Amino acid sequence: MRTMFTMRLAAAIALMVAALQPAAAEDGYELWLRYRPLAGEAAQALAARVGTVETDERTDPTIAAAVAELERALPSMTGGAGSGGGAILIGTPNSPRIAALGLPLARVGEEGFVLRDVTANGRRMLVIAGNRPVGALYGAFHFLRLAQQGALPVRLDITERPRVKLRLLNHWDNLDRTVERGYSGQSIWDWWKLPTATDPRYVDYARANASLGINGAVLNNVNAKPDSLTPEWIAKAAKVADVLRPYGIRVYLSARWSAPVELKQTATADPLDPAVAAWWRAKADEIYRAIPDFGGFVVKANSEGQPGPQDYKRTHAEGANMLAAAVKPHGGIVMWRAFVYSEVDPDDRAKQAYSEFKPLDGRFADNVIVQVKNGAIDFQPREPFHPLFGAMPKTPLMLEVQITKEYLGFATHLAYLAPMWSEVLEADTYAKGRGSTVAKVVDGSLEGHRLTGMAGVANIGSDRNWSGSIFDQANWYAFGRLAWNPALTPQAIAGEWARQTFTPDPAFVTPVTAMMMGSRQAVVDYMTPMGLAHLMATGHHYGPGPWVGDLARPEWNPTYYHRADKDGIGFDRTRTGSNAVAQYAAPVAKRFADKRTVGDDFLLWFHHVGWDERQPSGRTLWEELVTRYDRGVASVEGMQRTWAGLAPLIDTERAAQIASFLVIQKEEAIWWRDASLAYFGSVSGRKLPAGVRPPAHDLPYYEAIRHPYAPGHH
Ligand code: GCV
Repeated sequence: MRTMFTMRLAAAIALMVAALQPAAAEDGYELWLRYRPLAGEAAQALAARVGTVETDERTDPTIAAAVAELERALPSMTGGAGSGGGAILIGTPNSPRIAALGLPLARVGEEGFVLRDVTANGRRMLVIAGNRPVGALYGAFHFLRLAQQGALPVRLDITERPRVKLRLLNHWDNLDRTVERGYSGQSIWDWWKLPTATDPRYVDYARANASLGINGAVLNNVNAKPDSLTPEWIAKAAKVADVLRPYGIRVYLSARWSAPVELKQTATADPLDPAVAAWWRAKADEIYRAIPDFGGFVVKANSEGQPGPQDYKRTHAEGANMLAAAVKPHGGIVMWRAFVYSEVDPDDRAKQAYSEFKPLDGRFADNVIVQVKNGAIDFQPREPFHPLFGAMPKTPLMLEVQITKEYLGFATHLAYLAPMWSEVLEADTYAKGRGSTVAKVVDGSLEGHRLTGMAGVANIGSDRNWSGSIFDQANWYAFGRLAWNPALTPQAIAGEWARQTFTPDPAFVTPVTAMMMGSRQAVVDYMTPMGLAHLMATGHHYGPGPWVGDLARPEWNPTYYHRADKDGIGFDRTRTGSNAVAQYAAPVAKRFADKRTVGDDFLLWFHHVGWDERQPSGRTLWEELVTRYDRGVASVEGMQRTWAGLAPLIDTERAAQIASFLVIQKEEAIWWRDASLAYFGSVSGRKLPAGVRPPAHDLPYYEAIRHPYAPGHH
């Protein structure tokens, strides 16, 4: 079937509709898919190129979604100036017109695309093609990404394919619609009304994800309930899967290890018990009947109180393989998390995942991928790369990052996380000599693994702006772009996002990008400078709590991590301490083990350093820490100044919300700085250097602060 779409008429209708909208339409709901009219040359370039959107495959739901997106976007962006002279042809080689073009589709795999200006039968056309419909959909979104930025080249000739196979969001969403570590309202999944009623947001969620190439969603919290595997809940998940499917997004579920026991269907959850394996096989069959393209399970086992195979003296591999066998006939996979640490293991928490998982290398079934957090503790503002990367060559490892900002100021602090993720992706594990980056482990190229993946803990909720703040949308965006291509630079991604989300005006984009690029370091400076970690208040992790040392499990206490005493501060992870450095390849271990080469980003992560030890700056460690805390606060003040200059260039609604959140961030940066200096000053007995502003209150004041209703803690 061929769609002939008259751009002028559609544009006129779009403008009429727009005129009826209230002025305050910029509440962030449209994310980076705003498709506002382009200005000047960019508008002319687009108008000259597009006229009709044509396809021979409109009956395919994914192609139909791509066509709908183009038809939504183009009239709006050209402001009705489409000449009608050009045409877009979209589809796969199933279309004879596309098959005849001799496009380099062999290069783009199952999900990639070709975008090319061609002349066929005397007509100029832009062709958007993939081997499968989803590739064409991604190509359409890529074209729109360039167009929205005013960045279309004179002649388009682009081929792209994703470097990572599984590009997933992990929703930590509970069945009661609360969200663990979620700061943007309730769960997007309105479980109570499903499966009968769905929400139009699900489609917009799918569009946004498809625009980035995100191809999977784990719908429920890794701290899972057995109920999510009952027929009632499978039906709800199936309905969501139906909505997401046209956008190339597969649904996955978190599985609770002990579900068959808790649902009273088996006597044990021992993975080697045939009745248990049979239950999971039948359960998988049942799920696949409802969701034929179900992706598989993610499992948090024997971690933070969750049940697992070790309860039956079986290994993680034995557990993972039993589940993997259940989904294997259907092409499913198991993502087994390596986020483990035990209250009865006295060893350094940072070492425990490696100690448990490395010996299991080569013991996992071929449809299991082990999911490893970026660092060995827990999504801190800065951690060195996880030592498991490069250490399990026979096992596919996927990278898990946290998009939601549990440890970086929730939704109100502006912290652009792509620099953090790229720092890890670019880190050199030296597993096979220089150049063995984490990115090469994750994309499979280091060891030739074909099952590869990146998972991001979603920051999406029921808030109108999806992510709790406008700038947190950038983290969703950046995760998707990096999962597609881990080599993209954070700077380039920030620029793309800002142009589409706000305006392509360089007077806005250049400073806002610089502001974003410095924002994560600002948080590091005012929360956990120089390699400190896990100093957040108890439970909800909101605000400072470096003095906390009385919690039941030793490694839940900030004092466990900073080890400050009257002589110094920092966790000795060298040979004289926990020797965690030995878990890294020799060149990395050597660099981390030496105070002179470790670098100040990780100094206190790996070393206990005397308060008066001179740093390369010439300052003592104590003075250096004070400098960092002050620098963090100053950076936030700098962001406020930048924003005051930029706000007039965008809509008032979003500008005002961002400004108000920066006020919160500044107050809290000062709170972090003052509380930390009050505490570390009291432990060290060191005075603040002359001219440094003393904390506004004494230590007991900060220690007494409580936040029983902080969001996201369940
Ligand atoms: C889902 C951290 C968080 C927990 C989370 C856990 C995990 O510990 O604080 O809320 O639980 O990570 O990743 O499993």
